[in-house]
Amino acid sequence: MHTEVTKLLQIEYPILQGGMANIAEHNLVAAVSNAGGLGIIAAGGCGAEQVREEIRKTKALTDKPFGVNIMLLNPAAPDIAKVIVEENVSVVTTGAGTPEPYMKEWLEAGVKVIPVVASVALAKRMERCGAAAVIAEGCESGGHIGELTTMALVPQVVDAVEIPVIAAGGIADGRGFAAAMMLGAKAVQIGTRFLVAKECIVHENYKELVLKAKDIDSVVTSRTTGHPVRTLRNAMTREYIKMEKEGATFEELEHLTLGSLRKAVFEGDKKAGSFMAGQVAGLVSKEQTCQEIIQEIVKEAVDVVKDRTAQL
Ligand code: TUI
Repeated sequence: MHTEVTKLLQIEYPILQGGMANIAEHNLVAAVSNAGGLGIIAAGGCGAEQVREEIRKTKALTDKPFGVNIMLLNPAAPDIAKVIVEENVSVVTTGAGTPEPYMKEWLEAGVKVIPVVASVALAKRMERCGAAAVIAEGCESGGHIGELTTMALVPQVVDAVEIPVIAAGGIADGRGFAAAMMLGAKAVQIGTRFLVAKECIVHENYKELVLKAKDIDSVVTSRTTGHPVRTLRNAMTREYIKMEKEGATFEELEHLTLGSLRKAVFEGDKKAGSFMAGQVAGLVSKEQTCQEIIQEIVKEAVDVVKDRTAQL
């Protein structure tokens, strides 16, 4: 497949793996890159030296390009920004804020910067400060989200910027991939489907919850803190929503979310864990290798476009 994004990133298929905090580590990242997509190390819950180690371990498993995602609320973000340059990482994606403080350093080192945006205004600002592309992420996504849906956000961002737009949020199969390209995206970013990849190290209980999830099983918490997060509904989300209603502080709530993500990923604690997943969890029904996932999505997209075009 040839799009502006496959050319920019030197990858075979225009599919990026979402930077899922505590989850996207070297095994998943290398598997996605080896399958022709762009694997992305999530530096979300990491310190700088841990990120350096992940980069080195990924390089040992693949010769293909891969990226690093920096969650900008992470207190270690400034140190991780330096590690990106020192370790010659070619692509950085950012989330939950603006990467402007790091742009000069990265652009001078030749790093391609692809910020996640949830609005047209931020997309334009990112283009002006030298972003190579933007990821327009709708609120169907798991984890930290903005307000707009993918269907509404992507075409508005496409019209507003010249740089390539990558669509994220609500995409888990070939139909979603094809639809995003129809909206003008040049690539897609997929998280939830890769949660159940054979190479993904999340606890089996996490995979089981995603595989069993139905369409309405995710819920958004933390709207009161200004950092809304989509997770699968469980005892933790019920407690969180109760605390929010009772007026808990930002720190109390943030502590609950961050600690509980680790409980979900490493311990599979179904009651206290924060099982971040997108609305498409209901579409994800089988565990496959990254190679199988990418091949299936690509074939389905090509077939669906041929089929629908014949109907027009
Ligand atoms: O960052 C994400 N998704 C995430 S980060 C994360 S870790 C976390 N854990 C607990 C609490 C909070 C986070 C889990 N999932 N996606 C990228 C994304 N960025 N979605 C939305 C945005 C965004 C929203 C507003 C980016 C920028 C923005 O405005 C920035 C500004 O300053 O104007």
